[in-house]
Amino acid sequence: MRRRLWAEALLAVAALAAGGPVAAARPDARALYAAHCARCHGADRLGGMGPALVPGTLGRLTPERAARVIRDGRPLTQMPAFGGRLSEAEIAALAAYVFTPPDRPPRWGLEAIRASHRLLARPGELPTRPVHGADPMNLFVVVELGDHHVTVLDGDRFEPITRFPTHRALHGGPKFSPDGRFVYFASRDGWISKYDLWGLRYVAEVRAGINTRNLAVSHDGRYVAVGNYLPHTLVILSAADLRPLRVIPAREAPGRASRVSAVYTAPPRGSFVAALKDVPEMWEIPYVADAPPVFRGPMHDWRPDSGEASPVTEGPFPVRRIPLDGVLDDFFFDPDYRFVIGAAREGGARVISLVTGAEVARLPIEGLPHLGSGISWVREGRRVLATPNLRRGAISVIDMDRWQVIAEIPTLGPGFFLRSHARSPYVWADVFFGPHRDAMHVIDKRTLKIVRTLRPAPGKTSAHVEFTRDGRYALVSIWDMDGALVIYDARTLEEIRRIPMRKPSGKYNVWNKTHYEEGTSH
Ligand code: DHE
Repeated sequence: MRRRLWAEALLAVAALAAGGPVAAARPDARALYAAHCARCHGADRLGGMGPALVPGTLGRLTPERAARVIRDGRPLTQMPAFGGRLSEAEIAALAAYVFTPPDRPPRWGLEAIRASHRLLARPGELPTRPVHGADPMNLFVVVELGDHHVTVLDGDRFEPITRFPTHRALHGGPKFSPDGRFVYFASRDGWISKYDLWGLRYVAEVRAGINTRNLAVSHDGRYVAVGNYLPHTLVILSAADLRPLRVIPAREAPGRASRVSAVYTAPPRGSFVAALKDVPEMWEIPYVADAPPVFRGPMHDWRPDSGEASPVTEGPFPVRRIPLDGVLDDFFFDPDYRFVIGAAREGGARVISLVTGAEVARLPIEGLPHLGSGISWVREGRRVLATPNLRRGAISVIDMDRWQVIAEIPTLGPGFFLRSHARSPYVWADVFFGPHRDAMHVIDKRTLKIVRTLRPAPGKTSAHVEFTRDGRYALVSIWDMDGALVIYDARTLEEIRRIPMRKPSGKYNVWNKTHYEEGTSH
């Protein structure tokens, strides 16, 4: 709403700057867009070389910031500065225009997805062994958000092996094929890419949505699932070459459409689990049809009204609908994938049994727990879950047998990510927001006390940690254009190396990710 008011205000400014009166003097934003923007952002505003420019894809952009980008350009991107070429009124009109809905609602169905699909290497062109000498299971894939690149790092020598461009704004963790050879990326504007870590080259890409959340790879390596905000769809691709197989409209049983918040793989269940943003349902989509009975066990608990008769569930990849009391978002799963813990819109967290679909507990956690970044470990014989909080300087620790909050660890501010490793005695917790965003807490997993607060680059955000395969070293990102990856000895907490990078966000160790290492994101 505020953004619409801003857009309207900008239009009024545009008209006034053009000398008013408002209606007569307003610059023709549509014509300006066609002349100056369509070539990169698409005539339909759904993106091209540049991002899509329709409401629902603009993230945290405000009309005011959009005007600034049009005027000054964006450093390190193809976006030029139009300040010298367009008047202030024209810039304001264009900035407002991108916040107006397009004439026809944007569509991105199977045909459009199919048309975007590109094979970039054929199987025969890929090498039969890695072209580099590093341990292929101890590589790190480092996303550098600053200039939209990925660096592949040798996890033994801490030396970059290669660095390559990506689609803009990769988000969510890249996901790996079960053997760790291939990595899949999702960009916020819908591009899914498959990259070969042996051959060090792209294999295929496809645009699965206009505004995409994340992707999941099935544990058998056959399918990729993509969750979209725009359009409201869940897309299933073949993991081999990213060919689209099925587009599932995200709609609750009575028919209301919903954004898909995220999609996850539940390996022991042979299914994808999807979180829906706008309706009180959670979805499970089995992808293993002929699984042995023991594997399929939990599926027998499907409710009779599981939704198989509903139009969205026909064909392969049927949808099991799990009705909820309210919208749940941002999921954490127990190691056996029997339970999902989700953040409730009205506050706190809910525990849902994936087996029965029933709610088994409510966790009174103030603020906004960031469960997607939660990790678990065994403490004094009981499994505990720790979650950072996006609104509060505290980490909540939950007993997963009793589903009770057993501790709140005060931190220097709200945090985003938590990480550990089975062989590490510590949890690493960033302070992503506020004056202490350069701090990194190291917490003892047994005593739940902060044992050290590191400040790897004073004044710059330090966040997101990943361990080497053996847990000996911890890699920390400095989220700055003039940033770095800082490598610590995970026991002594001494810095051992610093590798300059451009706003590195997440980094992912092939072994830890493919082996669902305790302490890393799944
Ligand atoms: Fe993320 C993972 C949602 C903002 C960086 N983020 C995820 C996942 C979800 C999610 C559901 C897990 C998906 C997966 O890995 O497959 N993120 C959201 C949001 O809803 C939120 C708060 C708002 C939004 O704009 O989408 C959000 N996220 C951000 C950021 O602003 C971050 C810090 C910078 C960015 O890239 O935009 C950010 N999110 C990340 C990273 C991961 C992630 C680095 C992967 C973490 C991992 O270790 O796996």
